[in-house]
Amino acid sequence: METFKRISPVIVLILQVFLISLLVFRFHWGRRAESAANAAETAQAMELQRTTCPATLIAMTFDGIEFVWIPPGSFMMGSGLSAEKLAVKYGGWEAAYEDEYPQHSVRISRGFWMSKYEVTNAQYRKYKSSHLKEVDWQYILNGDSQPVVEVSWNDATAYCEWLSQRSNAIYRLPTEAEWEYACRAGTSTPRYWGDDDAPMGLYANVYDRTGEAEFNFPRPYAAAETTDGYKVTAPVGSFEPNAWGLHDMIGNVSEWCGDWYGEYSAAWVTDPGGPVSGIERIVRGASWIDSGPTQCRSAKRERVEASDVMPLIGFRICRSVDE
Ligand SMILES: [Ca+2]
Ligand SMILES: [Ca+2]
Repeated sequence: METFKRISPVIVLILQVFLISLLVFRFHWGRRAESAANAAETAQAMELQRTTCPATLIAMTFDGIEFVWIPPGSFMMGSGLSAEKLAVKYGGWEAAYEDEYPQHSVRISRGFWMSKYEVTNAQYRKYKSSHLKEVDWQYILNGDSQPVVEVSWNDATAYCEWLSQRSNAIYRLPTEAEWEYACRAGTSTPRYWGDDDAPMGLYANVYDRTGEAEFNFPRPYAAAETTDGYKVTAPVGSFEPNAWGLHDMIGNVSEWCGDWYGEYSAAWVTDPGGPVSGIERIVRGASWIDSGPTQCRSAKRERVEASDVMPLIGFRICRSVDE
């Protein structure tokens, strides 16, 4: 008993030291974990700022065409789902989705300027004054502020060459990878506003209830469940932009890209420019006549012969930075 009385204060002391050490240890590592979490959040915020700010803050104008800066970066190009799952998710035919995968990593190594809007009829008429001046269509597509249509890929590239000759810069069509990178603007969702169809009427002029009331295309060509007010093209910039300040990347008119059409591979690539030859050119973004749920997505691809002209295809342009 005496021995126990002598030892017990020692045991109590050891226990106290152990408990205090435990508290200090937990406090210390808790702070470190919290600090690490804060650092990760800060890094994430900085990364977000780095990828979203330049395009929204830096802009320039040439000959009345507004451009926003698209920063270099990486993204996942294409759809993450198989054609089978895409058809289940969005409807339509499986074959229509087959060229959207495999999804693969793409690095855009250099920033570039991209026109904030689709090129308009008025802008194109500075190059070709007679364009769509005398047409007698049932629907008005030739308004000054509407996007230019009835232009082939050859016409679009000729316009870029004409613009380049009038300046000391290079104007060109975007590559398909640049187009999807700019369209996504840091998002990985099917559309740059998210996964839902509901906000489509806010962001994109597509085949919606307004178009359906006029054209009534047969099912399963689904109209978006919105009423955007436009049967055909809208004046550019009538809808909300994506996070990098670009309007109408989805909808209004589909847009020519510079590339030949080709299938994707799973390999990581830097600055892809498509196949070296081909039959059809890439068209992106869907249009006023395209099914909202099925076609109006950032990953959706179309292919059209370079000489074809259509009332649903126009383009936007890029300006390369100096070497
Ligand atoms: Ca519409
Ligand atoms: Ca468009």
